[in-house]
Amino acid sequence: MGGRGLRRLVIEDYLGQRARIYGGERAILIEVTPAGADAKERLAELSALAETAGVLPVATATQRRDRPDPATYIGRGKVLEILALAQQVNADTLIFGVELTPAQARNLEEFTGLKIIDRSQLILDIFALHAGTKEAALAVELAQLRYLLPRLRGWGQALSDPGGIVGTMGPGETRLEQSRRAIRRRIQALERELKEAERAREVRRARRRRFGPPEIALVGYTNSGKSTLFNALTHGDALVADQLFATLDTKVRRFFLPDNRSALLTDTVGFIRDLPPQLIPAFHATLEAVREAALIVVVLDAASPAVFEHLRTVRRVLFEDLFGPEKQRPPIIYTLNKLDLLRTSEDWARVEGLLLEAQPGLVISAKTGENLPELSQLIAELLPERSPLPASVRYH
Ligand SMILES: Nc1nc2c(ncn2[C@@H]2O[C@H](COP(=O)(O)OP(=O)(O)OP(=O)(O)O)[C@@H](O)[C@H]2O)c(=O)[nH]1
Ligand SMILES: [Mg+2]
Repeated sequence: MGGRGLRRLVIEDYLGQRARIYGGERAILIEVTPAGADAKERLAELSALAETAGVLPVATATQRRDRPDPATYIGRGKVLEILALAQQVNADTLIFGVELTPAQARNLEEFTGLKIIDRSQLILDIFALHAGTKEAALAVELAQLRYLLPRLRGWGQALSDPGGIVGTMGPGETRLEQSRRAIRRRIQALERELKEAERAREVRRARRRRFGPPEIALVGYTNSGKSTLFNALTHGDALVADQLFATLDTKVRRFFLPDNRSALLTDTVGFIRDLPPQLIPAFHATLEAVREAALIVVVLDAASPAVFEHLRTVRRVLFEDLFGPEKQRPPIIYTLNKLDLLRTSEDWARVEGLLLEAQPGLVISAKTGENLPELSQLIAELLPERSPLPASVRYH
């Protein structure tokens, strides 16, 4: 993975060892779903996230409720039930598939004596683990500090020696105030550094846009097969792993079309439902690449029963966050990936349903290469001719 050396252990500097995943924890996964949501699918995703972070899921629990209990999120009876289960399966950690308020996390920890991790914390930990470049590491540190700031209150006892980023204490300042001040200062410094990196990227991109071949962005839910497809099309060596958020940096490579034109293909960071808002800066490079692309290839895991929810998430980002209704968007191709895994009639019914919604759509296997020549052909048909104009006027 290569990211561990860059990782700064920010969270536990402040909140103590109980506040993050180290790997090897035995965890009960808890999903709380409003009416209409599919608890099974959500548990499957939570389990994949937990395993990516190195946790051993030993049991699961679900509760259906529309409004969280303000003190403990799940009801008291459920807390007792889970505590008994934890003793039975010898669990030391509870992982919640929702975001807990700082007070809920603290109450649950005090009441159960177990390590309490929520979904945002879990995703933050995976990002910290996978950040492989300086810029990704900075974005993750920024996300951790933003997540941390409101949680400092009430966890005061953990503020013994916060990792050496605290300067000298001003007169009459409590340790808590001093830590908050130091964190805010560090946040500002990180924001400045990331802006700087963004500017440098923008200069490079402007040059490419003027003189280089058109850009194609691969976009999709995490683990859908973007990096596999990227490698298959460019003979590249992007990291492929059965993990969530294996890719945390965008990667660009040249790719030749059947009509002998060349294009630049970008592999991007995967999306996920309800991304912790603190993590959005980690997506800037991805979002910029997508916004500037001359063509977008959406990669969907057609073998996953949750693929319709994935498609909704991807479309929300593309159509609501990136391209408002007024902004012209580049052509989009939907690839229904993992064709080699489709077996049952249920699988094929899902593919048919997807093809009704996602057009132009093509069923492919990035792994076996099936239908990739057809994909290249379709890309060549839909990719606009050279685009020497600035992005703002490019699609008119
Ligand atoms: N069977 C099968 N597996 C595939 C296919 N494409 C990708 N995979 C597997 O799916 C997993 C995820 O693939 P990646 O290419 O890392 O997915 P990604 O979209 O880049 O994921 P992130 O970078 O984590 O967002 C890996 O285990 C791949 O081997 C396919 O066509 N068939
Ligand atoms: Mg990837």
